[in-house]
Amino acid sequence: MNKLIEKVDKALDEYLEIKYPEDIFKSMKYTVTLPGKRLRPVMCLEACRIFGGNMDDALPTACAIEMLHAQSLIHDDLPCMDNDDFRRGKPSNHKVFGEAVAVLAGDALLSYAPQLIIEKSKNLSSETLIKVLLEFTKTAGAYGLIAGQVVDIESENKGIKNPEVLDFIHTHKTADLFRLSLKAGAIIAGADNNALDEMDNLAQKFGLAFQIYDDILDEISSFEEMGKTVGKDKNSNKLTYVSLYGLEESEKKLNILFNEVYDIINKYNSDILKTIVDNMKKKLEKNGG
Ligand code: GRG
Repeated sequence: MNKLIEKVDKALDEYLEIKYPEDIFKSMKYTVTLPGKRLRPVMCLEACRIFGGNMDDALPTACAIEMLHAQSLIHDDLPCMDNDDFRRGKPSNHKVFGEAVAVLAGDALLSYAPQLIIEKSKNLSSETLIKVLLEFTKTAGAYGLIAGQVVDIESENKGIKNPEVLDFIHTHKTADLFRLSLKAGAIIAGADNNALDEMDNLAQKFGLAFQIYDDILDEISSFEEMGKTVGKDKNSNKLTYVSLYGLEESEKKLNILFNEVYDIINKYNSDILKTIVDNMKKKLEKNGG
């Protein structure tokens, strides 16, 4: 796991050169290279390995996915969205570079990510590249992350407490990026449609589990542990699993999902994916969950 994270970190550092105008490149690089867990790029590389591909062929795509994730974090932290002053244990992008540059850095990451996939994926056929880019663009736009974010904001403003709406938010804000990571890795390895469907299913369950886990930690964890402000969901009347079902019920649902995720992962003998879930369970236990 650590080797994969190092590989991703090294590539991210190389891909994000500081050029003129420096402010925008520095702002792009700032959030991307802060110490996140790198779950999504690692999932992408591991899915590629599982289906017999060469991980190095998936490295540009894995890094592009981390850039898309960082973009969503930068924009999510803006005062017009979640208004958060901290991310990954440090001041949020707009707190360091100002709102205008933070908006532009997010936009720049969003367009640099597919550019990187096209320019650096030397061994991929045009057909594979198109498949990967289709998954990427679906995830980044109004069919993916943006849909999740818009419904999240709407439900908070209108005080909506509806399980189907919550499911929609989790699917698009969180599971879609996991879906992109696993499916893109599998596509690069040349996996067949059955395998892609299984990655889709794994991402949906894993994404839902991850968001419930994140919501529980927001309630029971600390700033030091999370690297961002905690307790905000409750204070802002946000629609979350915990606000809808309470802590105990959320933990029960999470354990069911964890077991379903383990069942799928076990089929592929993936120590890396298993470690990601094990680490989540350990963190919950450490925080009294
Ligand atoms: C894609 C154009 C475009 C816009 C984005 C702002 C927005 C629309 C979406 C918000 C998505 C968001 C912030 C979802 C939260 C998902 C989540 C639980 C993030 C935390 O993930 P971790 O814990 O973070 O993996 P690290 O820092 O470890 O990478």
